Amino acid sequence: AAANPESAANPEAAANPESDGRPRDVVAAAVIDRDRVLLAQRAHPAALAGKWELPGGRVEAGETHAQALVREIREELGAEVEAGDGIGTPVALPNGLTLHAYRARLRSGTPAALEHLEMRWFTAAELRALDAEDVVPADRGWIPDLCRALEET
Ligand code: 523
Repeated sequence: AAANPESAANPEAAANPESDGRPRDVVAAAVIDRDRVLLAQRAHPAALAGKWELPGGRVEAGETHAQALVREIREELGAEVEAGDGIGTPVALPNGLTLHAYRARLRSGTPAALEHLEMRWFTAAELRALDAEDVVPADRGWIPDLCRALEET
């Protein structure tokens, strides 16, 4: 399904294939635990290194967004999550990919920065205090959505 700019992403959406067969969808997890959300600092590429993001990565052929999210969090943070509803609006990336964010809940394991420079739990107040420059550009617009999600829990 194509990204609908008016609504949150659908966790059961099938991958949206590129001409080479590789999905062009990227999923990102808003792992929320009580009043905090997990952000991770990218290690690469250089332009994004040191900036905070919702962890995630590209959907592989044959995966749903929810499956890709669970796999990416297992690979990147060593924890098991359950994917929830979409959050925020999908973002068109400059490279032709589309980035979709989903809520996620921890099921087991303790997240650790296995592929990121650092990970940290942020409250809404801490998210608002972040300098936009320190957030990956595509993720910046989600800060108000994340704050709302944290404050409604
Ligand atoms: N983003 C992004 N924000 C964000 C994620 C998870 C990804 O802007 N929260 C962008 C960065 C890249 C693209 O999405 O342009 C792919 O993300 P990446 O590199 O984390 O995913 P991988 O490792 O699955 O990608 P490949 O190396 O291409 O397989």
